[in-house]
Parts: sequence; C-alpha cells; structure tokens
Amino acid sequence: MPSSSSASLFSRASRVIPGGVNSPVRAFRAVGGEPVFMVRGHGARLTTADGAELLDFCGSWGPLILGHAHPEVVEAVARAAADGMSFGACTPGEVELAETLCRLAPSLEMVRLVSSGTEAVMTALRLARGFTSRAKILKFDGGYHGHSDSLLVAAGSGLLTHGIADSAGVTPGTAADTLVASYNDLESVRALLDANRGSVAAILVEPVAGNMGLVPPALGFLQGLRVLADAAGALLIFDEVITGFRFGPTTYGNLCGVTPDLTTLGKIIGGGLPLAAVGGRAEIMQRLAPLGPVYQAGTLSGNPVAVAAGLTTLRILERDNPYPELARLGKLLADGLTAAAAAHGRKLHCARLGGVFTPFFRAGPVRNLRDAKTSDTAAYAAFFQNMLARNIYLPPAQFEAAFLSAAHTEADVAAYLAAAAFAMSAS
Ligand code: HOZ
Repeated sequence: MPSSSSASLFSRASRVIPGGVNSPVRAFRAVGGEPVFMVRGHGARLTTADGAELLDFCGSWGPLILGHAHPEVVEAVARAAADGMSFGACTPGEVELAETLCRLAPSLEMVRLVSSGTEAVMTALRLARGFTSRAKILKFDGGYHGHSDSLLVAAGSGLLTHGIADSAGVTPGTAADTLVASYNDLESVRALLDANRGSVAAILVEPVAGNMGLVPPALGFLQGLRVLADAAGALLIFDEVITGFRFGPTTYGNLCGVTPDLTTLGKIIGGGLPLAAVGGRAEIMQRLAPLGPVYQAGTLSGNPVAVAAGLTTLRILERDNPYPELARLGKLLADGLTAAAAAHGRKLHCARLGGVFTPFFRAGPVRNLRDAKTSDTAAYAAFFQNMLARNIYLPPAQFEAAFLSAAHTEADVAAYLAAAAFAMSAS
C-alpha cells in the first residue's frame, strides 16, 4: 500500500499534477520545503497526513469564517447531498440564497450564482462591457481577481508570489484592454481615465486589497473611485470575493457606505464549497441572458449542496454576529505580534482589519504594491517555517491575507503569539 505521508503524496502528485498542486499558491515555493497535505479540519484545527495537529490561520484562503466542519453546515450539506447532488435545473435553495444576499446587501438588487470567484468577476466584466459598450477595464497593481485572461496583468496572489508579472497565454490584444492604476492613489486613476476618455467600461477593485497581503483602503479612496467612475461614465465593480461577509453580515461596500454598480462574491457565501455570485443594479443585471444579450452559464451554477452550505453559513453569521469578537482577537494578535517584533528588534508592520491580517516584514504602513514588495520575503519564509515547526499553519506566501475564524479563541491567539515570539528569536 502506498505511503500516505505528505512527502510521498507530493511525490505522487508531482508525477500527475503540474507542480504537484491544483493551485499554485499551495506549492510552498515562496516559503521553501514541500506542501503539507491535510486530511481533516475541525474548528480552528487541521490534521495533516503526517498526523500533526496544526492551528490554522489560512482558513482555506478565506471561506471558513465559521472554522472547519461547523456541525450545522455539515448537517445542511449532508441533508442536501442526500436529496441529490445536482439537477441542472432550478431549486428552492438558490432562490432563498439570492433573496438572502439581496436583503443583506442593498446594493445587490439582483444576483446570478456561479461556481467560482473567477467566473463571477469574468461575468461582471462582460456585463460592464455589454452595458457600457466600452472595452477597457481599469484594475489595480497587485489586485487579483481570479485567473481570467484580461485580469492576469500586474496581478497579485500567486502571480506576485511566483514572480509572474503577466501570464503567458494572454494575447497582447486582451492585455491592452486592461489599464493598471496604483491602489490608494486616486491621481493614477484619474490620469488613466483622462488618457482613455470614453473607453473605460469599469473600474474593478478589491475594496480592501487582500492579494498583495492585506492592504486596507486609505480614507476617501473608495469614495473617490465612485466619483471618478461616475464622471467617466464607467461602472464601479467591487470584487468582494474575500471581503464579502468577512467584516460584517453584509458587503464591505455596504459597511463603508460606497455603493458599487456591481459586486462579486465568493468564498464565505459558499461556506467552503464552490459557490460565488455577481450582483448589483437590476438595470445592469437584466442584461444577462436570458433577459439580455450578455451570455453566462454553468452546469453547477446554484448547485444545491453548495447553496445549502452557503445559506447555512450566512444564517449563522446573522444569528451569532461573530464580527466584534473576530475584531477583538484580530487586534490582540496584531498588537501582540507588533510587540514581539519590537522586543526582538525586528522590522514588522502587521496590517489588520477585523479578523484578517498580514505581517509585512518591513517598517511602516503598506499602502500599495510598491510598499508591499519591499517586505522581506525571506524573513516571511523563515517565519512561516518556524511557525509550522510550532504547529501553526499560515498562508504559505507573504502576499496573502491570514484569517481568524469564529472557532478561534483567545487561547489560540496566545498560542500564535507564543510561537511568533519563538519564530522572531529563531530567524
Ligand atoms: N485566491 C486564493 C489566494 N488569494 C488562492 C487559493 C488557492 O489557490 O488555493
């Protein structure tokens, strides 16, 4: 029988899966060593194929705000699965999920359910282009919006981590329709809109950047984007795949009082299963087929099992309101990490919002990709490995966000900080 250790699984995987991984940021290339294979997750803890128990601060990259295998979510999924995995036909649950999303985030007058964040953003861009009859999209340096062609330009997340500025396989014509501004820099947006007057269909932004590490918006930045988009006749799209339902039981747009024309959601709204959505003004959403000429489709769109996981997650978030506690624990962690770094004479800036954080190994705030890139990535790699040696699992890349869940306790934060003190002194 083949060995089931992480090392032997990775060796088998590398023979049949490119790089041994099904998504590049999992490859550990930025932190050294080989990926750890997971076999189980409960609450805030993971069990590896090697039998180790890890305290998890990656949270599957964002969906697991309730922690792993929340009993109510598991029960809802089991019940839905027992009734049939997929029909390729309409189901009551998808209506309820769409109603719930529209109720919780008033900027969503209508939504279309899809299966991944990539699809949601791809659909939002097509809608924006179809609605405005314009071709260009303005995005931000270090912003990541999934892996559709036109957005693999100056992208964050795995591309930033692996030093792939722009993906091969994207035609120059496609890339030419993507304009790139600097995050938190309204002047760079204004200049691009002026230079491309009448041809920008949409400004696409993560309202809180999460794919160059966590970079919160500067005061007035999102409000400024709204004004600039309106003046240019462009739509404003908030990519909330990470931020939706992460800081409150609603979108970040709703929390910060800026109303985008379209919003993309994913991660949390699927409760850990593949489900995402694009939503916004009815006038725009009604351009989608079968009502309008903008096409989008998917066999597993609105899949009943994923819908059950998402709906149950949203119900629990509304009922239990874990957000103040997530923010309290997040602050405890960020303050403790900052103090540990100071005590060991290390340069560190811990960016944090609510229960989301990124330790940048550099001094001072991080406002954009230029700042993020000056973080000492070798120091992050050493930190990651030292934390892993203490059974703390972090995102295996500097340019990603780490997540607390409702399953984390103050004792878990203390465990993180104890390991971090060790990591700071060791590396
Ligand atoms: N979008 C995730 C990182 N920000 C990637 C998740 C994965 O590749 O597993």
